[in-house]
Amino acid sequence: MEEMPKEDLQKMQYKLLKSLVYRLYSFSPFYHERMKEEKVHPDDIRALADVKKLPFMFKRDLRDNYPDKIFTATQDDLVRYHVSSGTTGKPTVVGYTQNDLNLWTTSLARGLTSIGLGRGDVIQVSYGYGLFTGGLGMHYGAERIGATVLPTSVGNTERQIELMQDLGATAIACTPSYLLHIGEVAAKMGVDIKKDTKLRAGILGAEPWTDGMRTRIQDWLGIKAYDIYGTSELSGPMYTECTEQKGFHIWSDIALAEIIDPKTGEQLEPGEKGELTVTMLQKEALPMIRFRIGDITVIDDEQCPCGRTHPRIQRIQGRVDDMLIIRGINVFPSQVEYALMAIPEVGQHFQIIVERKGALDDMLVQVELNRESFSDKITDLMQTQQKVEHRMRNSLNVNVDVELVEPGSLPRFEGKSKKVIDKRSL
Ligand code: DLL
Repeated sequence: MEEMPKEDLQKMQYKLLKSLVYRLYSFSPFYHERMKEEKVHPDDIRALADVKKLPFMFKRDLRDNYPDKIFTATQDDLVRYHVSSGTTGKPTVVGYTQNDLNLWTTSLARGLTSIGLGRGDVIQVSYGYGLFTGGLGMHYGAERIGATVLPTSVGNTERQIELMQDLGATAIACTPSYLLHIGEVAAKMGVDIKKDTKLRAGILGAEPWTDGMRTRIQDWLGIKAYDIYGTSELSGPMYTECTEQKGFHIWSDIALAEIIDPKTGEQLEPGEKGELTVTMLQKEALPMIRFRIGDITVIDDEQCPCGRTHPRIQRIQGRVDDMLIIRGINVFPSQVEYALMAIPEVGQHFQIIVERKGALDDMLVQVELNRESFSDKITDLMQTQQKVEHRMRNSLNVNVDVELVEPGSLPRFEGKSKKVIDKRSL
């Protein structure tokens, strides 16, 4: 499958697309309506290029249909849920059938094999286990290739390092910033990852990072660092780089990738930069047609020296929206606003400041109180502070520092307001 000639892959994609569109048009009220609105019928899909005729989907479609109104499988057939941040108060729920999980696992198994991992390897999974897709997704992929999984999840870093040594982890899957943190903690413990562990690969993603960062990690820790990409709406972590380390292979039998001009919605050519848009060709519970992910990148359709014929996607270069990623967790400023506006003591203005302290992201939300609630009594202020912190943590799923400030003290803007000050330099 991985080395199938491109033309055959495209024929396969066309067949899968056609049957997907027929299935959704016939059985799903949501897709049926969408296609009718756009005046497109499944019969109009006569070649792979006709994918352009199909309507786009956005994260807001999931929000508007919360929690499961656009699922195309009934709950009886679902074997798992994952949940990720939505753009406002409601999160995004993703459901999976057994076949969906198999497909996801297959995709990762191919990727892990392509970087030379397999039986005999110990893969430490330090992505969060739970509602986030990182932990469980990697877990199943790593088991599928016959590796031994060490499911440490995130946190408890000293213990992670001890286990890495004692059980001989050869690869670690986590965010690049968490790996940097592990490196720093190890150094404090007197452990030199290069000499004192068997670690040889990092499978790093869930947040943006750069080739400069890759070089530093590789030199410092003595490992090969590979990018891994995915989003919960499309399953979770799905696509990794191969040993060439030049972008991740996106498996054509699983996903049809396009690059779109985010302003005009026009499809762009391979090599042109735009918004990654993906159709999941075989998913059952939540197929997603032309899903506008919001990540900016380039498709590289040249033959990869590794022999795999599936196109590669270059490193993610930015976002079309204002989504922030804090310690691997997506945070939208609109979500912060939504949570704050439900607290009566809070005024209209807030500001988000993101910094990288050591290797980890820190997010501070400065919140103006309204005049009536701004009190000199320290106990009142502390209570409000706790309330705001609690609300933030509950709705964002990350720890946030909150600073209450005097009404009128945050900057005001005449044009677009600048709610986020991101001081991280990657
Ligand atoms: O972050 C899934 C994942 C888990 C990927 C573990 C890789 C490893 P979400 O929480 O839905 O899913 O966030 C998806 O994170 O649209 C990108 O903006 C960003 N992202 C994920 N991987 C990368 C990466 C998981 N390698 C969103 N480089 C995506 C840059 C990434 N951004």
